[in-house]
Amino acid sequence: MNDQTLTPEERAANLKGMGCARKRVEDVRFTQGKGNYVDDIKLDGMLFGDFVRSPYAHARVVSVNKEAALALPGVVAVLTAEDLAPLGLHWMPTLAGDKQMVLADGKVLFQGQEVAYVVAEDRYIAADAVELVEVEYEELPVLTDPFEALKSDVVLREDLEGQTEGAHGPRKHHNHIFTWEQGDKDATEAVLAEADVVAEEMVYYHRTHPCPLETCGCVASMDKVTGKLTLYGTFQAPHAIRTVVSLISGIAEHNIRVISPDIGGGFGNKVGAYAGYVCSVVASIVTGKPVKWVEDRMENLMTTAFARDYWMQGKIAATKDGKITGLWCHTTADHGGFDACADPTKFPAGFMNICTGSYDIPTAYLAVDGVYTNKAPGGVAYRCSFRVTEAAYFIERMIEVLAIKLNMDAAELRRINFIKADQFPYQSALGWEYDSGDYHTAWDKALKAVDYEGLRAEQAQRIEDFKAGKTRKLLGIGLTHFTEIVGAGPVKNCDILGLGMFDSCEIRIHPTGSAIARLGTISQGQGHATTFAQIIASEIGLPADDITLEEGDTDTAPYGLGTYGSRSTPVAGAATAMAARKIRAKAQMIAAYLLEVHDDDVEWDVDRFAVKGAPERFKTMKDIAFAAYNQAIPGLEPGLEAVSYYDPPNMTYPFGAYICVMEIDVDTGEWEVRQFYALDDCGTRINPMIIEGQVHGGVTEALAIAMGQEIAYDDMGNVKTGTLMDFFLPTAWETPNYTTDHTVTPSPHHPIGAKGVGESPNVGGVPAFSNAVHDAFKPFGLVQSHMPHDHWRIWKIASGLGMHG
Ligand code: MCN
Ligand code: CUM
Repeated sequence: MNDQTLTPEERAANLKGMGCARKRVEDVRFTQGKGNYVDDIKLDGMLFGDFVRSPYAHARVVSVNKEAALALPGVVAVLTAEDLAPLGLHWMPTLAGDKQMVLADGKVLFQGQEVAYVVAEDRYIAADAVELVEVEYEELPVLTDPFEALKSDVVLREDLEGQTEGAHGPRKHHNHIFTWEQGDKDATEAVLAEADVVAEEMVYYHRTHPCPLETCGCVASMDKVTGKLTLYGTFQAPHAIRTVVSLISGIAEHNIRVISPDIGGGFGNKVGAYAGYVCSVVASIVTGKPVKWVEDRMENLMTTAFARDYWMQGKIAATKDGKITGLWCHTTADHGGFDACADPTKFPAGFMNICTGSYDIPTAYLAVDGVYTNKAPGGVAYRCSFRVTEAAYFIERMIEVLAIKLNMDAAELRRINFIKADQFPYQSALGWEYDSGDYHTAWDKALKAVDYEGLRAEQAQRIEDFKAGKTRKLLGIGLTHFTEIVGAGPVKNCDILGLGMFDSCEIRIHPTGSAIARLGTISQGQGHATTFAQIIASEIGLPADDITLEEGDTDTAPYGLGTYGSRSTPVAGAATAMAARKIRAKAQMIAAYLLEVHDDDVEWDVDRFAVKGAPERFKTMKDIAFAAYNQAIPGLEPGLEAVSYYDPPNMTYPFGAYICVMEIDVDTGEWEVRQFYALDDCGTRINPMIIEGQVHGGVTEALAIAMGQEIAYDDMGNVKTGTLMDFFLPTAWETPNYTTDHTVTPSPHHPIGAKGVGESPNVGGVPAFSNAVHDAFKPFGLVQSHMPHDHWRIWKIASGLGMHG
């Protein structure tokens, strides 16, 4: 049965374990149209829901007349806040400790806000009925600027009027949500006062949106006979949804089954709870029939979790020769009409306090003020790692601004300020313990790979040529070295609404030596079924191809907090290794029994236990699995399975060095990415091909954000970019080639040394693209300009610098 002629290396290769560029097992299904998304779910007698939404950004709802809609044949119900109020469901808790209207309760606070929910026999009747609901509005003054909001007499949240205490401490104004402070204010101000050089800048990271291919949706199905509610939906955290639904509705948790089927991209858009979920559940309970709700594209862009919208005022201090001595940041965070940021409870601005980045900055201070405006709620989405995107953009711009002030090469400025390899674990001034890193090695490798010196020489020549009228194109070299913080998190620091952020894996080995593993996370395209099987394959020596991986069904999967913040590998991946090790420990006892030696006299060898000193005497994992079930072994229970709940001791700190080389036409504002180099260090690499895919996808999203994508509002609070005609979504046409590279600095506390990677390319990509634009214009006097750098804005930069003659 066992081929003894294979070398250990060959046996290891057959497992397709860690390090193998194993092809994605999911793709057999996806590429043949056999995926099963929420909108593919069709249940007997299913009804369809659709929302009446506010055209105004701020208005009083004077009246809602349902009569004409109810008269339309096929319309089953029209729900308003009045109908939900007796159930206490007209408002719902947000993940940030605020509350949000499910359906407009007297007023609306953003364009597209849910006003009434129509239930009908088909999707088209529902849409027609939405048009027939007559809503009378009385317009109110609109606040879209957070700085104005903090000065205005206009009260946005009348429900909170007079409340001086919010979920995160005191509120300074009726449109203020919280102030969050980290670091040492006095010490930082003292450093700034005495510094040789201080660079100061306002860095704005505009509002954007993850825009996943599949929009948000759900199917709620209440079985009145069994009393069981099944809720299918685009959920990035199915167990958390189950607990929250139970707490809000009063339905016992064992009577709720939440299923996340295939998800067509999540990107943080599908972490929070939406009015559509609540209304669909209520409608199903009321009608006794399944109710489906799926957003259209405009609804998704205009009303669900947006990203960023951070105004970051920064000051960075340094000595004359470029050693950074202090960093100060004040952020004004526009949260929209409700605070629905999906951050761990103790971190109202997420992990923004990683904004000292890759640098050894001894003194720092960060304050964030959250503000209500007449915009959609959300704020933590889009490969953000809980605001690490904002933090990385901020520090990587501040470094560039400081380099200008010091008249110093920005690559060199970074190098002399990097945390050194021997300083890890490193305690940052803003409260984190970086687990591991080797930034100098990564940086040198990156600069060498792109021939940095050569590029600078070419750029110098280009500037000459431009000034001599020989070319109208500039060359920009965009540098970034980012440090991420992912894998929330230690339960002692990280919870969402009181739910601790551990994660889990359960593995069952079948008698013939194949297996099923279930996790508390849920893939939305990241390829978990491929990669987590690889961890198990390496840990217990069964081929990855013989391991089924299942996620997303709360009736079968162990409890976990889901997939976001690149936490699956750091947390559930660790649980997977730990569960596998429990299985291996039992397998060792079984092998020793079968080989008639003491437990200590067998040793692990790729896919088997062999007698020490006698490798020809062994039992493979397959042999052991069969014996575990079918042979009476004194002192051991039958079976071979294990579960692990893993509470990580720390987060993981992946990092990377990204370099973008961009050509820019000053007359048209058009840009072309000539080269993009991305070096990532995510510790031990499970599947290099999946990592490369994550980087390609994330850098493409970074390109979108930096170079054109935006959720823009006019002064009346109308969303100007609510369709894909206006919202920039790069296609293969705009997407450049990427060169990926890596170094490997394992996480010292993770069982297999892996760090997360899913969000790194966005965290590093955006500053690399933006810095390239800035770098191109730097010799002509540009210090800072706001993203997105679309053709029009680039043209305006050139124009503002007097480059159009
Ligand atoms: N991986 C690996 N080796 C490592 C680290 C990760 O092989 N050292 C693999 C993992 O096993 C996994 C993938 O890379 O298959 C991503 O792992 P990880 O970094 O742990 O991130 P998560 O699985 O937790 O995914 C979440 C992350 C987030 S928060 C966003 S947002 C985002 C992202 O993933 N959304 C995505 N990438 C996405 N990719 C797709 N296709 N779709 C999304 O919605
Ligand atoms: Cu911040 S987007 Mo991801 O964490 O799902």
